[in-house]
Amino acid sequence: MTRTKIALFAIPILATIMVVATIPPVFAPGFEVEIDVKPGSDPNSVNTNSKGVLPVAILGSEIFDVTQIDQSSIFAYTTSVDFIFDAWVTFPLRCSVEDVNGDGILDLNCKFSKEELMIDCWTNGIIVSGTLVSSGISFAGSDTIRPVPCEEDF
Ligand SMILES: [Ca+2]
Ligand SMILES: [Ca+2]
Repeated sequence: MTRTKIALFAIPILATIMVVATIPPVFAPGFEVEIDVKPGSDPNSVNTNSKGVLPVAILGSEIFDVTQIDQSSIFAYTTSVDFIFDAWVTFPLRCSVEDVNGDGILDLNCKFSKEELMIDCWTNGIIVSGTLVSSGISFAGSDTIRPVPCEEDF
């Protein structure tokens, strides 16, 4: 079933959830962290026609040391305005520890395949989750995605 057919099927409930859908949902368990799609860029415009990588930084803080993240545990999935989630997750191609926002605290900058994330005109956000090496505690963060070029109001 194509995305178009799914969207048509979802139209009766779309009006109800459109308002809710503008809030980035966090459905993954664990504590919440801040992530930044395309660090240094806002809004997070993503060209749906081009392949390549999408950088997503997991931002460190005074209470969150990104070097404690088990990099093999990191995964992401995209969310859609029609609330139909892709059933599979995407693992990063690679991650590097760096300070992406210049606040003096290390962040973990991960590159995901845009193709694997299946970003289309219905995509409105991304959730990144993982666990910490020492404790096994999971974390998750969400950020918005603005797919382009797409109709503004569907
Ligand atoms: Ca950004
Ligand atoms: Ca930083």
